[in-house]
Parts: sequence; C-alpha cells; structure tokens
Amino acid sequence: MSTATTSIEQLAINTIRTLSMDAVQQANSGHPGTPMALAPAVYTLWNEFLRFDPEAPQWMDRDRFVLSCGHASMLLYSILHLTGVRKTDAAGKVLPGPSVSLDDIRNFRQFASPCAGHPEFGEVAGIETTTGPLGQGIASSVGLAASAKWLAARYNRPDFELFGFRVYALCSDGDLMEGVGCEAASLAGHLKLSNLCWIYDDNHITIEGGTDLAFSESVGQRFAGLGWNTVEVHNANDLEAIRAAFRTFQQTEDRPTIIILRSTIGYGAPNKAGTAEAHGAPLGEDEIRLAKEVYGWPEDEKFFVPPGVQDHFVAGIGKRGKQARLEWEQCFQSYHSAHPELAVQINHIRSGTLPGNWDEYLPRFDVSSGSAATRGTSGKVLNGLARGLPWLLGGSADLAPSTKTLITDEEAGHFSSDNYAGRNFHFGVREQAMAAMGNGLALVGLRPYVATFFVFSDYLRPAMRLSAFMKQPVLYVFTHDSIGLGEDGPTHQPVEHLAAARAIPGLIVARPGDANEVTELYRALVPITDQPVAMVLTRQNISTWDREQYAPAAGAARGAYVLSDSTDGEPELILIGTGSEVSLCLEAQDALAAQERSVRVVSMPSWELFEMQEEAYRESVLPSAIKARIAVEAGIRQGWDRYIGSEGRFVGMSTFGASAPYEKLYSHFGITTARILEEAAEIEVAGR
Ligand SMILES: Cc1ncc(C[n+]2csc(CCOP(=O)(O)OP(=O)(O)O)c2C)c(N)n1
Ligand SMILES: [Mg+2]
Repeated sequence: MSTATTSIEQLAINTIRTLSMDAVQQANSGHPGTPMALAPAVYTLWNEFLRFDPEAPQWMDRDRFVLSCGHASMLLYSILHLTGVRKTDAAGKVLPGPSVSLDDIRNFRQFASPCAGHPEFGEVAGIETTTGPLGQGIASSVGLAASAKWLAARYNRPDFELFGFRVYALCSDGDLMEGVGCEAASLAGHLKLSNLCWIYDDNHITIEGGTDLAFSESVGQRFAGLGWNTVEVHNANDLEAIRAAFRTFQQTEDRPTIIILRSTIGYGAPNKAGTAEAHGAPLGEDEIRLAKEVYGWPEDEKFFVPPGVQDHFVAGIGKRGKQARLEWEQCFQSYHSAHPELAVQINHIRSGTLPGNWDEYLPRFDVSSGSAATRGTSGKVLNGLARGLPWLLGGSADLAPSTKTLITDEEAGHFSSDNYAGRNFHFGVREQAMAAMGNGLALVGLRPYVATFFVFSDYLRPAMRLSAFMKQPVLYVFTHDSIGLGEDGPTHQPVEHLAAARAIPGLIVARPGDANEVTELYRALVPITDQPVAMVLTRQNISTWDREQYAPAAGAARGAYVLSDSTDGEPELILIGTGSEVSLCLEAQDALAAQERSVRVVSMPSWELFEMQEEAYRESVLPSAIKARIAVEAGIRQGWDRYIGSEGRFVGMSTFGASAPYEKLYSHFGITTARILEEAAEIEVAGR
C-alpha cells in the first residue's frame, strides 16, 4: 500500500497520526499513543460534525472542542494545522497565517513554541481551555455547555436562533477517575445539558499499566446512573460507528451524551500498541518506521502532509463552517435591527467590555448603617452589580444563604433544566466542579462568580489556579474568612488560606475592612477582565468606619492606603491591617496616641492591587524610612515580611484555630489591641 492508493479519509487520519509521532520523536518527549488511537474520531468530528469556521476561530456560536486529556496535545495541534485554523491576536482579531504552522509542530514542546507540552488557552486559536491537569477539561466543558444554554435562553428570539453551540470533550481514563470529572458529570446530568458530548477514550491503559490495576467500574452504568445517554463504539477505527454515535448525540435532546470509544493506544505501532509504553515516550525511530509501514506511509518522510489532505479539510469543515458562520453573521445583523439593546449586550459579552452604567447601582454605606459582616455587605453589592451587569451570573456550592450570593431580583431566576435563563446557579456540594464551570462560563465571555467558605478554597484550588493561568475574570466569593467564624471550629477556620491564595500568580486577593471597602473593591476589580479575584469576607459583624474621620474608601482600590495618619508629624510606627483586623489597629492607634506615640494605620485589603500602583504611591503609603511596622491579620505570617521587613512584628495565627465564640478565640490567640500595644512597646523605633 502507498499513500497514492489510500482513501483521502484514511490519508487525513494517518497524517494526524504521523505528525503527532514525528513531533514527539523530534521533541524527544510527549505522548504519541493517544493521538494515534484517536485520530479517526477527531477527524470525523472535525471534518463532518463540528460547526467551526477555521477562518474565524473566535466566532461566538462555534462548537467548542476540548481536549481534556491534554497530554495528547499533538492531536489538537495536528488537527488545527490540517484544518487551517487561522491565527488570532489577544483580542480575537484574525491575523494572516495559520494558528499552528508546520514549523510550530516541528518545535513542539520547545521554548516559545505555541505548541506547548499541554494545550494552553490564549497561545493558539482553537484551544478553548487549558488542559493537562486531568479532569479539569471535562469539568470546564460543563460550564461551556451551560453558557450555550444560558445564552440561548436569554438571547434567542423567534426567527433568531443565535445561540445553540455544542461542546465536545475528548477524555481519557484519568479524566474519568478524577473526582472533579465525576462532580461535573453529575451536575451535567442533573442539568440535562443535551448539548454536551464527552468522547471517552476507553483504551484500558494508564501510565502504570492496564486499567485493571485500579479502575474496574462500569463507566457506562455510572453515566447511565448520572442521567447521561451512553453510546458505545467498539472499534475506534470504525468511522461508520463513530458517525452514528455523533448523530445519536445530536438527536438526543434531554441528556448529555458519553461516547465510550474502545481504542488501542499507539494503534499501528507493532511492538508498542496497546501498552503503557505508547503513552508517554517517543516511539523511537525504528518503531515509527514500522508504524508508518503499517499505515502505508513513506517510511523516511517526516512531518509529511500528503497533497490533497488540507484541501479535503477545506472542502469539509472549511466549507461547512464558513457557511454556518456567515449565516450567523447575517442573522446577527438583522437581530441588531430587531433587538438593538440585546445586540449591544451580546457585543459586550463577545468583546469582554462592560456596559456604561455597570456600577450605577453599587451601594454606599454610612456610619449609621452600623456594623455588618462583609459577607452581608458583599451580598448587597453583588446585587447592585447584578442590576448593572446583566450577564453576571453564578452561585454557590450549597452555601448561598451563608455566602450571601443569591441574586434576589425576581427576574434573575434559577438556572435549571426548566429554566436555562436563570442567573442563580446551584452547584450542589461540588466545589471542584463549580470552579471549573466558572472557567467555562468565563471563557465564553460571561461574568461568573462562585462561592463557598474560604477554608474550602482548597477543594477548588486547581481550577482557581487555571482561572489565573488562563487570565479569566472568575470572581471567587469566599466567606467565613478566619477564626472569626467562631463556633464551627478549626475544621472550618482558614488559617493558611490567605497565604495560599496570594501564592497563585495573577489571582487578586481582596479582604475588605469595612462595608465601603467592599463596594470600592468590587468597583475596582470588576473592570479587570484578565485576572480572577478572590473576595475574602467575614462571617462576623465588623464596624463601618466614619469616613469623615478616616480617609475615603476609594483608597481601597489602590490595594493599601493610609486610613488614619498620626496627627503630629511623621509617624514612627506603621500598623498594617487587613479585613476584620484593621479596626484593632485603629484602636491601638488611639491608645498609642495617648502615650504620645505617632502611629499610622494602613488598611491593606489587597497586596496585588497595591503592587500595581506606582512606586511613588507605594512609598507614600509605606515610606521605606519607617522600619517599625506591625502587621495584623488573622492568618499566618507567611509573605508578610515583604511589607513589615525583617524587623517587623506580626500579630496573627500560627496554629489551627479552635471551637468557641469568636471574641474568645481572638483573645485566646492573642489577636487583640493589647497584643498590638505589647508589640509596639517592644519594637525598635528609629530615634527613640
Ligand atoms: C490531575 C493529574 N494527575 C496526574 C497527571 C499525570 N498523568 C498524565 S496522563 C496520566 C494517565 C494516563 O492515562 P489515561 O488518562 O488513560 O491516558 P492515556 O494514556 O490512555 O491517553 C497521568 C496520571 C495529570 N496530568 N493530571
Ligand atoms: Mg487510558
């Protein structure tokens, strides 16, 4: 056999296989076996089913393809190359040239190549979400599918079927073993997301060997139990069966579908097929030659794309996708005339911009409003935000009454299989899937928030890390932010979580110190569209400061500001507080003033916002000459040395908390004004 006598379909499939094998061999690392096995499914999906225009890879209603088994990245790079997906810039504008060139594939896994080890969102048009941590891709795909349902329910009108995209996610044994995948599948089944299709690569192989080592459940029965439609394809090379499976998916209107595709990893490699050896290492030159022989491929050709293959994709996905996209553009134009206000909203969603009046309804609080928990204040602010920002949507992992994250406006509704237009999501007790879904919602351009107790941020940390990595503006609302939550005790009391959140590059952590700081932080953070935010809020009541006496709350937007300065000249000591502990600093400042000590109090709700300010501003708040500094925060010290220096003092936690009313805990753990005064008495002060 030679390429001349092979059908064009088979040639296209084998091109995906050989590009993947060659790239992994050249990089001397990577995963060849899975692309070799799944090339037929990917070929069929892309060329015959996917509604995707390679010339407009950011088209809003395109079908999404998620490669959840990100280790098989060459599969994605190969298909993006062969289908001629165009390059785009950061704003999504189509540029000349391909998204993935043959040279990019030759540079697979090399520095600055868009073809990274695992697919990275933003690097290459056509990568819909970053994958690699198994389970995250399929979990995000549920958010993508929910977005499509929501957009359709909100914006489609008779004669204007603007939204209806489908989401296909290719996943492996590892994806289905991971808990996050199961949480997401459970929710997708419950929500009857019929536009969601997972293709499960049932190859019986993981890294350590056969799946019989650790995975013997019936995936089909599990998914049937979760409310999914299950379809089996017994041979991953059977194109007719694959086509039939996709047709069944497209005709299923009441459930998501999982296609269980029995495959052979490393298909075609005579010595390595079907073994774990084909998973994560180059096949080796000899084995590649033998596999090419099996495929009827010229054995010595590398990175070979036979004539006709790219044209074949142009005639398939290219033609179909372009036509669908042009029809959509036309439809959107008439929609613009018929429903101008809605069209404006859609344009905001696609460009990631905010409506002009988005912050019009944000509340302000005066001293007479008394003390309040910042979680409660956040609830009010969030509701004001929801009025001005119609595509703000989200919910909690079964804690909305505690996290105060319900949008109470009746029009908002509850997202469910009976009402996909709802803005209040109920994620159930599934923090991991919730955050991954948040990523999916954000990737489509919606503004999602997700909420839980701060201590459970550990459960969703991998997805939160990906929000930051993908520069997605997911708003994490974390309440019950310290020992201040009291009687629920140390299992529920975050201690190391502020440090852990601040450790994630790109995540903005904000811990407001009073009600007006809550408002001002939301106002500052919502326009930031390329970073996620963790809003960290109290359960206990804290006072609302008199802004006649103290500096305006707008200072919070700069991350740290002088809330209250010494009245008699240069301060000798700076007290820095965050959240509920700023008030302790203010009390200490008064007590120290009585001792004729000049003290400045800095409220520092967000390190990250502070670091974005100019050097001159930062120096004005924390003058480098003033070395006597005490930070007060009901968390661990880690990281604070940056602001208090080696001579600084820290009042906070160094152990887990305890179960008791919060006042008792603050005094037991020594987070008190008295303790600040002790530290102030001991600290070395220049010139004293
Ligand atoms: C959360 C997570 N844990 C571990 C890994 C490392 N890892 C990559 S692939 C893999 C398993 C490979 O088996 P499978 O998922 O079935 O993929 P296949 O080899 O069949 O393509 C593991 C453990 C990972 N990428 N993500
Ligand atoms: Mg496997």
